[in-house]
Amino acid sequence: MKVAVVASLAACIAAVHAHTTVYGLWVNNVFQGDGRNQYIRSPPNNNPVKDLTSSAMTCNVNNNAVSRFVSVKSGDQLTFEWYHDARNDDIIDKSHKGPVQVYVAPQGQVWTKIFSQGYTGGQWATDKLIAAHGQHSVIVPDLPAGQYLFRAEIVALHEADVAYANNPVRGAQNYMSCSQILVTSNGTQSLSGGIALPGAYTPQTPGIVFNLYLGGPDPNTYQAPGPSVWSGARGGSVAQIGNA
Ligand SMILES: *[C@@H]1O[C@H](CO)[C@@H](O)[C@H](O)[C@H]1NC(C)=O
Ligand SMILES: [Cu+2]
Repeated sequence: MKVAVVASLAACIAAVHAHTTVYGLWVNNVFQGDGRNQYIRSPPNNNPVKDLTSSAMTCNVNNNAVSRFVSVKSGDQLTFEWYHDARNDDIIDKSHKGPVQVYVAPQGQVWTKIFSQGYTGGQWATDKLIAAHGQHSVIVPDLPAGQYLFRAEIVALHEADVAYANNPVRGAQNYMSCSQILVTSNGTQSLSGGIALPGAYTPQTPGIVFNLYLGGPDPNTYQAPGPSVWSGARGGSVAQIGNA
């Protein structure tokens, strides 16, 4: 028990300036340029959102339309690239262990999950993200043509042994980033099974409260928050696809 407390405190201190946000996107291994405030609805800093009832759960604290859209077609590989303080740095503090997920919405109201990786092969998705220089990808589903928001999400669990609602100095740290995407192909797979954010994540949602430390559950039992991945999803990975 004593060891667990020490580990939690160390993670807490290390976490202070160890946050993350998205720098830009790649389409079929081609970087689309610095996306911040261009095609990404970038927050002013890389702080997490911890209050699950906050409107910032949708698309972080600055959910305002930006000028550009990244154009994709069904079957394209769309890659998100995260960073900590500068592009291609340490990406996110190693203490920040947890799942990486991607949601899609036409209007930003109802979010359909198209990718989720929690703890697989003995590693948290965030550890793979660090090794991948911040890069993770999805294959664009066969969506109807139009404008979408693609919302990449990290849930960092280093202080998630208790819910924020019960202890506001701790709780899961949610990092989300919404990119404006124009789907130019015209598919037939209409999104379904979407959830509301904020709304769908609560302190009771599996995966929001989880003790990473000694005495906590086997990480192989970890279930990332939210619904299962939509049947129309085409897969993805947490892996480096290009040199930043
Ligand atoms: C996409 O296909 C639908 C159904 O066939 C059609 O109604 C719609 O106009 C098409 N949209 C575009 C942008 O081509
Ligand atoms: Cu942090």
